[in-house]
Amino acid sequence: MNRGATSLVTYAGERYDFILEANNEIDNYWIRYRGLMDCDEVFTKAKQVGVLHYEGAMDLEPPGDPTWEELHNEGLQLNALNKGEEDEETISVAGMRSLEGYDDSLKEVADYQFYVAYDFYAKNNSHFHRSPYYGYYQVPHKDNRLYTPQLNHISMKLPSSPLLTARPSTDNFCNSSSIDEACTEGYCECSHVLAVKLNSVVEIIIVDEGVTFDANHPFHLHGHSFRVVGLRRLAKDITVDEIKAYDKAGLLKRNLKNAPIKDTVTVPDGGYTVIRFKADNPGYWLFHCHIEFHVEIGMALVFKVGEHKDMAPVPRDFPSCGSYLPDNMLEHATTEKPKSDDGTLPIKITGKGLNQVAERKVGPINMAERWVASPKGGWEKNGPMLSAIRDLCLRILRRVGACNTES
Ligand SMILES: [Cu+2]
Repeated sequence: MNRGATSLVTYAGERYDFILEANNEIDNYWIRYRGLMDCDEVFTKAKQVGVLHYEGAMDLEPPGDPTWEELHNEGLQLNALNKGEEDEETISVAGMRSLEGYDDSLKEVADYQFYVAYDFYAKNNSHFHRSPYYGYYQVPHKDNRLYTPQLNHISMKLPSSPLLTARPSTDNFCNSSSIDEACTEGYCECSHVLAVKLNSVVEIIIVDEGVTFDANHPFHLHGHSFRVVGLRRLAKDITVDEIKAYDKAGLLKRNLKNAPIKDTVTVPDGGYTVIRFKADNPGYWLFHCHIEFHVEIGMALVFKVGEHKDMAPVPRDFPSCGSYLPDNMLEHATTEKPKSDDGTLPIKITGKGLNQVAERKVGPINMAERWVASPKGGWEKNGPMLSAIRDLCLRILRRVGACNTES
């Protein structure tokens, strides 16, 4: 496609390279930016300008006062808000072509197909709406009620230690096939993980149900790039079943020839975006909405790519959650008071996982003590304490007023 765009929309997490054809008269021109959605005319009218200065032009600003309203460009737009391939006035990302042509991820039928549907839901999210005191509908003013955005009615609950090093059994995970029906109406959170075989081709059909607001969410996948094989707005709101029927009827068109390669893509409200990736990077990889508040409250899931044996080995003696906290350390540290007048507190550290630390006088903390990568491979400590213990001690010692730190 050789249609030149005159403006483009970037969503959180997206990046674009483009070629500017400087084929206009020698002069100065505004490079114009303005915010959409939460930064539009209803909210902050966020805007910014730069000057495109042609060599030989006067050192003057371009004419006009660039207000938010004037910053709209009537020309052809790429990646327009809540528009997809159905819109002929704009260019959809799915309408672009990759210069890299075909690869395996575009094979006719993917090895896995996942529907990931979302919306903002009026739920008693226990993090900020608790019935019967301030349940969602008990908050009197509508504006003070907080919707919960979820993927397949699940809020991602991140485990207390990293999946890549903790490597828990799949019994600890959940997904749409394992959760209760009650999660549709009620609030459910768990470690949402989709497991796929190494080197398989995965298709995700991301669906914005579009009921609440005309919102917009950009999705980002870690560890892989993906192909955007389809992107379309179908209606004001839509269900997964309607999109399944649309696909079954042969209407959901996929570009399986040269679809563009990205790692973040938006989904039109009341529509879908179909992406494909080859799961050739073993590990646990986050897939999430790139609006920070949304990912923070659980609009995310994790792809487990390959088996644990396919993943890089965990370094020997790598600390794991719990291994650094002796059973009796907290008791010792919080019941004993400093005896010496130099502001130090003797702590006897005993317990499992700490055989290298028998007894230690903890005074001002040596911030240089930490685990470092060994030149011979693996990890070694250049101080006797793990950084996690150090942090815990800092907290305890600050409480008893015996800690000097430098930051
Ligand atoms: Cu979002």
